[in-house]
Amino acid sequence: MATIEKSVVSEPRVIAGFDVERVREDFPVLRQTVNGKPLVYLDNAASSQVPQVVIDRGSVYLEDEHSNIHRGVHYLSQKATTAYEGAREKVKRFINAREAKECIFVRGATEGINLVMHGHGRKFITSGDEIIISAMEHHANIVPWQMLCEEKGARLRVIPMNDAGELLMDEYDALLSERTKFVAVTHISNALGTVNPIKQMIDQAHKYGVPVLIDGAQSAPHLAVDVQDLDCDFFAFSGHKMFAPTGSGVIYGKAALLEKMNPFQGGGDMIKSVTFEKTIYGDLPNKFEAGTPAIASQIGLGAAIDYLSSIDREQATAHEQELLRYATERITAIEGVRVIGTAREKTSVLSFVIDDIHPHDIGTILDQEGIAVRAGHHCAQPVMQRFNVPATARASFAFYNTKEEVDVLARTIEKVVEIFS
Ligand code: 7TS
Repeated sequence: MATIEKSVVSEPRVIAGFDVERVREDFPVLRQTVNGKPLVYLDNAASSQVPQVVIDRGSVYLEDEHSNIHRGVHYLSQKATTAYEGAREKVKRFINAREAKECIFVRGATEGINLVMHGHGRKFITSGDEIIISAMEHHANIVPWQMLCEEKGARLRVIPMNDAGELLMDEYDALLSERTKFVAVTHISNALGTVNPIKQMIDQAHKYGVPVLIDGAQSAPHLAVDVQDLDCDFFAFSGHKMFAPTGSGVIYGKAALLEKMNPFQGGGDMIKSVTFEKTIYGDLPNKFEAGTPAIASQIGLGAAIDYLSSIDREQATAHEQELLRYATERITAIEGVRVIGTAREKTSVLSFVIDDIHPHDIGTILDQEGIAVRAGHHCAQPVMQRFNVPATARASFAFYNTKEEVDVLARTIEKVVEIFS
């Protein structure tokens, strides 16, 4: 990887076709060994790794541009502001928003969902109203709505799922009514890998005039997202799951809705004027970005988007799908293994349990072999309850993973089974 000159931000090279070994070279963290074994990083649904160009972009900001944004007439502040607002333009193109001001920078999907709960929910939802979520939500898309229901006397309704981990669309249809005032649903389940038919779900909700928030934390890294085509009202995602630093993320909202919402936090940079009698809030997007934001991280998110546009995403997704297919085949062939989440439409998440071996033991033995997976409830306890398991082990793939790594995973799972038999 070429070193970077000060102030010169390298453009990612355009990679023709998809060569996984070539792509791996872009991710320095993948070169290390863990417990004497090459790192096999299969915890991408928690946080993906960061390519060199994104690391370099962060260094350039810190070495050359570090300054506060929007408030300085001086050179560095203007440079930082240009870079930060440039990242917003990249986000706009990445999700095909109509306008950059519809893309609000937040710390991640959690903060984005909370922003909508506070800004929209607390203003527009009242006693007797209903909010629909699904049975496969991450806690980030359950708890805020529960808090709102408690405060307002509203009711949380939950779309159930079948044993494969697919939402029951008839039940969704039956839940929608004049009482429904909001729908919040995940695009892809982090615990099961299910891809939900969100376009259809958004359509159904709109027939009742109900706004829809899509939790895109797991989809933005894997699928092309077009918020105009989806016609979603809000779309939340986190940078650290899509090859950018932690502390970066976006809540997209349709301008007309964002304009009507209350601000989430009050403070500097989100106002037009302040007197002790009254504050006039700023325009979008500033109204929702109080205080100094994670400037370096959001600029890094812009660089990650550039990186993603330099690879053939269709082929990268096809590679991930092939990894999932192969891993599912290898792992289900092992005695005692049960895959949790067998939806027809899935992305690269493979959750599994092995007889009565606790997933934490599986995770610990895999770690000894240099394999990183997540073991636990994945912040989706209702999913665990639905499948009657305390936890699962979860391998989650990114486009830089390989079939050889799946082989290492499968062999080590066989070892786990041997140890406990
Ligand atoms: N929504 C989904 C679907 C998620 O998978 C996650 C994080 C979040 C929201 C919250 O994202 P954050 O960036 O604000 O924390 N999921 C996971 C996971 O699967 N393992 O660790 C975090």
